[in-house]
Amino acid sequence: MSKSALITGITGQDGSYLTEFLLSQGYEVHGLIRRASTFNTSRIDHLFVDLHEPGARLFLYHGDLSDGTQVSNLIYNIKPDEIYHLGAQSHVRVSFDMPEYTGNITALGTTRLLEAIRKAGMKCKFYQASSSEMFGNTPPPQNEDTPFCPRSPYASAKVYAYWMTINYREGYGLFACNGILFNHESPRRGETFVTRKVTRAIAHILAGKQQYLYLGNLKAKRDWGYAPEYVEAMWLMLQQEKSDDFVTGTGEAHSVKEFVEESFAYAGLDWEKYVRIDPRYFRPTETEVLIADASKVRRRLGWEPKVTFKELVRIMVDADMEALGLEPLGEGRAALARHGLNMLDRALINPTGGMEG
Ligand code: NAP
Ligand code: G4F
Repeated sequence: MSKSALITGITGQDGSYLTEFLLSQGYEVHGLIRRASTFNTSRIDHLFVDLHEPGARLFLYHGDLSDGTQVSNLIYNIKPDEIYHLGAQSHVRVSFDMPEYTGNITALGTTRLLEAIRKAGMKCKFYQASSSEMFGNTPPPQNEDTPFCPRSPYASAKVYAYWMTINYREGYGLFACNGILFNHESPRRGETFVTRKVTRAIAHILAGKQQYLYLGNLKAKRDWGYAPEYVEAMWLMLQQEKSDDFVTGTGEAHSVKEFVEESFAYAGLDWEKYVRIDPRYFRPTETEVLIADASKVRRRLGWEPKVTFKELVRIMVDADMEALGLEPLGEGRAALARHGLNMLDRALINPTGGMEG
């Protein structure tokens, strides 16, 4: 019998890579999608097989994390072996504009799922997408024992969800894991997160469609990894005998400025001619430095990232160039081939639309 998984946030960056990975492992995959007046499944469209075809293993359902009844019905009807809870209002800057909504979705959404599992009396394993943002200003390196010091409504909501996951593990014996993941990026990263905003702008500048790139705080440092590798860590966490919490990251940090310099230099551009600072993108409170101490996940799950910072930059710049019909510089593709990873997924990324963020 093949295993089944339910993914919330299946249309997001991680949800799409996780779906690919689980299908490749023979899983039947069920995903929660939001009803929208425009198509919002571009990251998973390439995986969809008509339900009338034999062998269809991906099933999508409308729902929303604010709707506990629907979430509960889905879990009861599907009875998945594993639930990967990735759905969230995941943008830190936006969480300052929408603190109440962020709490409802990012914090209470987790409680709704945990309650649904508990009430159904099911044995399914649960993954909570916890975040390095929860560490806030606690000095690096950060590991599973580092105290949290959340610096945004988003981070505060994730801390609540983290503790609810542990509470249901300890109180009701649920197999429930927190993956405390540090930033991970890819060509499918949302267009308003800083890495993608930069690489997408470079392609637009090269294509003559954009003159300047407006950014906020260039000093913040992040531990940036390559997203497809991180979804495998999520899966590994749920394959263990006992549930536990794991920090996942590369152990190396770079400033936003370094990301900008590296990306523009790769494209042969002088970043100082194009980048301007707009205080609109500053946050009321900032998380300054995040660096993972990922020794536990390495030791216990054997997980180790392969893609380096420079390779990540090249993969993302190349992909955004391809998306605009420009000839990619090629080092991104070479890096993926070197690591035996998939080629760039140019069809899946949105070259034009989207607000700045
Ligand atoms: P993402 O691309 O922003 O995807 C978020 C997903 O959540 C999307 O599928 C989105 O649906 C869905 N969603 C948002 N609000 C919803 C609602 N009210 N009801 C149902 N679904 C809703 O995020 P990601 O980068 O893949 O990250 C996945 C998870 O890991 C998130 O929980 C994020 O907070 C967490 N995380 C991410 C990172 C990272 O570096 N990427 C690091 C640590 C933790 P739409 O497509 O309809 O918007
Ligand atoms: O790309 P970011 O928006 O990601 P951030 O805030 O680190 O959050 C991401 O990673 C978390 C894990 O630590 C996830 F939990 C979360 O869901 C999300 O995926 O910003 C990175 C840094 C920040 O310091 C920000 O102030 O870049 C700085 N930055 C500078 N200019 C900017 C900009 N960020 C954005 N989004 N846009 C700018 O123009």
